Amino acid sequence: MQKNVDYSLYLVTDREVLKGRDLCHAVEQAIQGGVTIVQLREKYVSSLEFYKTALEVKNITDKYNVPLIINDRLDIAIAVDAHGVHLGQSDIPCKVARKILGDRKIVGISTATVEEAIAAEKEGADYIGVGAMYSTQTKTDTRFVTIETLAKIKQNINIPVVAIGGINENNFKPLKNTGIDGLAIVSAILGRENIKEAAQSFR
Ligand code: TZP
Ligand code: MG
Repeated sequence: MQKNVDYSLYLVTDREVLKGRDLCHAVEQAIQGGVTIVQLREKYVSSLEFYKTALEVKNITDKYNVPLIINDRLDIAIAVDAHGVHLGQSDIPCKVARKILGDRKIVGISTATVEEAIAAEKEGADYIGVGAMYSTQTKTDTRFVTIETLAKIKQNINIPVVAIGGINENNFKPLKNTGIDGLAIVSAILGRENIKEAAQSFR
């Protein structure tokens, strides 16, 4: 499993944003529009449903050779042989996830401070997500991160940094100017009527 990952346009899924539209079709459209990595984020489904969805989404990501990351659930990441897992500060600790998954899988960690970012790198994270950069309706319990802190985080660690939270076509440029490695987006791609075109606009 390749670890040389392109984080530049990182799609995070959310069923609510899709408003009843098919998740697999949406992911395929986003990939066709240029998304380079996909995180399956399922907050309100059973384990069985999460597992089945992960299998279906992996069929699509595999078809396009795009890495699939599973949010929160190490067990499901292992069960579907996903490329890795994404964990928050209240999930299983990074070093434990690393121990369970081994070196060949990706472990991503959500961070909001320079200290958390440095700790994640030390504990073996492959990349970090930083945010929320802007106000967002997709996640309610967010901590806000300034662009100055994002830049400072980027300067203080060597692993890839992906910004997240409220990012859209009109506000991403100041983030990219900090030298980060990618933008993680939910609603500005999956919430748009034409998902493929929305992804293309970021490319
Ligand atoms: N983590 C921090 S903000 C966020 C997550 C999962 C949601 C981002 O969604 P959107 O729609 O791109 O603002
Ligand atoms: Mg989590």
